[in-house]
Amino acid sequence: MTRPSTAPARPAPDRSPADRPGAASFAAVRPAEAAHTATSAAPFDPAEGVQFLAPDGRLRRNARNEPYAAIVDALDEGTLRALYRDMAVMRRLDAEATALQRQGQLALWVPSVGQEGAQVGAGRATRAQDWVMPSYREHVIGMIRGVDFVDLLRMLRGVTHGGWDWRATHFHLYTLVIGTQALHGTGYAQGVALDGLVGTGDPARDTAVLTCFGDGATSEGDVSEAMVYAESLHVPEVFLCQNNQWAISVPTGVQAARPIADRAAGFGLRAERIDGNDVLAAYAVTRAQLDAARAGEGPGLVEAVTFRMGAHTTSDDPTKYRTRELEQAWAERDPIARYETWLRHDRDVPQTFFDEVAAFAEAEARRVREAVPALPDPDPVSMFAHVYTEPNPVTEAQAAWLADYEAGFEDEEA
Ligand SMILES: Cc1ncc(C[n+]2csc(CCOP(=O)(O)OP(=O)(O)O)c2C)c(N)n1
Ligand SMILES: [Mg+2]
Repeated sequence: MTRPSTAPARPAPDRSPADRPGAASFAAVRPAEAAHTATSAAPFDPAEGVQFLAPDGRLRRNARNEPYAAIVDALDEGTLRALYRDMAVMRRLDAEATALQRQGQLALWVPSVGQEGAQVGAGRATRAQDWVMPSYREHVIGMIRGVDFVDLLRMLRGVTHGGWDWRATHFHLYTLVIGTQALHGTGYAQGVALDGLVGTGDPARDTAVLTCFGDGATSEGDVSEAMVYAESLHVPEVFLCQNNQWAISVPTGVQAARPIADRAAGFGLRAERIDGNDVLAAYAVTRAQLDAARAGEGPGLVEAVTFRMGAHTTSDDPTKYRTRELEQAWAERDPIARYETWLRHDRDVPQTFFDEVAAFAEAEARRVREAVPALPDPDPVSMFAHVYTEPNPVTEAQAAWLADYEAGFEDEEA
């Protein structure tokens, strides 16, 4: 059967983003000089930000990374291996979650492939007493904080509004409303300061908040307001912006003519731009920023330049707005591959370690594959339970209506 002639032709998947509908309007608002922040195949320039590990897996010392070199040098063997394990296990679970969504076991999956370096480095840089305000893509930071991956998937299956114990893990619930968590982070950090948990000099007591968001979120008023307020109140907060080059289909260059880290000067924040595909840079810079925040030096911003290698979510098709050439250029800057090269060649980590990690990741994937389909459905009426803290006549009426409606199905079956 032929396609009806009225149907719009499906664009070829590999056509250039410049050819897509709307490209002309992007060009109008963002001229060519923004190319250094726009999505490009140009390699990360170490002169523009902190990088220890280049894509070839060689560790380099230079003026930009020198202030953080002592932090990298102090990393013990166990932590170095943990950084790899976190990234590799996350990537395996990413594939598993995508498969579960395709099988109808999850409503949605939000891939983090390509961003493991930025996330694992930042997550491992937190101390036990710190708090994390995530957006919706920081799965591995949650796991580092002690969240079970199955609990993360409960929310993406749609059987809970939350899914995990944020009090126990210090990893707050996901925020799908872009940028909102920046305000929550600043408010929480203000509370931390009011509790006297900043600048005491006790490393087990001084506390900071790590607030995560994307490049697109920086266009939200909430994020600017959070930064203004954070600096005015001098709160112990580190903003981690993962510039993954895209806000769904909109490239960063459309929303930011200059590097996002440059904005920090206007807000009075300490700032650093880093190669977000270098887990060592992410660890060292976030650790230094969190240390400063805990010591009472006020808030900071880290812009981690990375690339979302997968789709925005399982509802998205990136072939509609970017080229395979671009994806290939970034695949060559994979955060896991360069770190593995370094561990093998410069740190003499044996093959047995990599085999153990692969076996563990496989076992985790199997556990998740079995656990997710078995997650119980909630009572539909329970969705009204936490809308208001006080009893509310509108939600009570809606809950009663739904209970009646559901009971009707039981009658039909009888
Ligand atoms: C307030 C608000 N506006 C729009 C959306 C729709 N939306 C969902 S994700 C997204 C892009 C966010 O991009 P970015 O901040 O770069 O984060 P990333 O998804 O790349 O991690 C948008 C616009 C939303 N969820 N909330
Ligand atoms: Mg983004």
